[in-house]
Amino acid sequence: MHSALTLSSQSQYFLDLESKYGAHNYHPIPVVLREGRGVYVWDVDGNRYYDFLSGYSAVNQGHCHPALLEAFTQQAAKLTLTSRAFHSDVLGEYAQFITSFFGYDKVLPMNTGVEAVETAIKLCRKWAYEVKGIEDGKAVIIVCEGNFHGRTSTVISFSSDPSARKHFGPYTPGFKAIPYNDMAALATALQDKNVAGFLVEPIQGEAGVLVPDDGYLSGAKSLCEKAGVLFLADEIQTGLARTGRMLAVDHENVRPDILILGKALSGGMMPVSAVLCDDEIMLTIQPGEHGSTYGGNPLACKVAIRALEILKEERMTENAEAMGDLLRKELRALNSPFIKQVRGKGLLNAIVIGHEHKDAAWDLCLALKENGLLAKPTHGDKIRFAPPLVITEEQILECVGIIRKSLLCLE
Ligand code: IF1
Repeated sequence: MHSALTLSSQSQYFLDLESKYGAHNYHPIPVVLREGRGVYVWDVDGNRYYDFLSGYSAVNQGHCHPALLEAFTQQAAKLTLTSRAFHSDVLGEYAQFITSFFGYDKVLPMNTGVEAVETAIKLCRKWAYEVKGIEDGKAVIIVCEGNFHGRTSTVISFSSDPSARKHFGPYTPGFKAIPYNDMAALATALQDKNVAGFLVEPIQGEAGVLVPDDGYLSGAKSLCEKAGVLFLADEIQTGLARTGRMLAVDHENVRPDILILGKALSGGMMPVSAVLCDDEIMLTIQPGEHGSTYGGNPLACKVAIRALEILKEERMTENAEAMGDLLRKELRALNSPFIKQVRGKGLLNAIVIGHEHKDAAWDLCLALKENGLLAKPTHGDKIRFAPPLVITEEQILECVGIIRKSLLCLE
């Protein structure tokens, strides 16, 4: 089934360098990209592709958005990093902007998504001991099976994916996994008086875009409220207009106690993440108890303000909703015998491939690439379709045509 793949010498040159001198911690689709703009990326041979992964939802605003580039270059020419040993003239205005944007008292700025998840875990534990009064060292955070929250040693400690955990132990204690989208399991787990928080993805991305039942998030939040347990929403992938609302929890009007953001918070310019919560939780961390060299740096703050403004200025939430509905409708209308399921919300979607060959999803992605669309399977048989939120109706229809044509490779 593996389609013969002939790469240009240019592309092969770059693949060989990566293989010889770089860690083998990924297995990328064999394409070497040189340029990006909006929904498009170009490879080293000048071939153009639709990007249906969007840097794993970090490029919601589109590749190299001109307004982001301007904000980046203007600040980069002035002051990029002060460290938090000193103040800057940007962090305060950013903190005011983002807390007003999402409606929280305070923000703790970090860099990568997993650093924000780790920060949220530390805030939740600190709050448990110093506000809720749980016995020191006994706090438990409930997580969901099938979760993906990043790759640090603590975060993979509560992963249910063997490949994320194997031989990375010993693991950090204090986490309890329950089935995703299972209200009864959450109610049972919340009976443990040492539970401090419930950490959940509003839609499970890596698990293959698993959308929970309507009412799951609001029901979970109210169970947590009754139990005096914090609701931690990991919106690193689902947030920032991706699912057709500014936050995925907005579909159910849920206000997380701790909101975790990353990825598109910088529109793909650089790693920027953030944790937002109210004073009762945030002020449990005192000066010198947590931080990061680049956390809240002036360059990241300027880019993040602009990245958030653009989402509203260009009505990307509304576009994600409309284009997502169109994409799922058109994919279902293909009536392909190889597409077992089409699922998603807004422009966070996935198809589940049904085929006798286990490599079918991979082979389909190679065919998609040959036809000008880049996507990558997750967990074998699922292919995520998550283009930048600036995609138009005409482009969606062209991409469905590419998918239709590429599916022929599975016959
Ligand atoms: C990889 C996908 C995976 C995330 C959620 C935290 C993080 C992520 C919900 C950590 C990161 C990335 C990581 C990347 C693949 C991609 C991903 F779902 F987005 F496709 F793995 F699940 N919470 N997701 O999705 O953020 O530290 O990476 O900035 O590691 O392979 P990070």
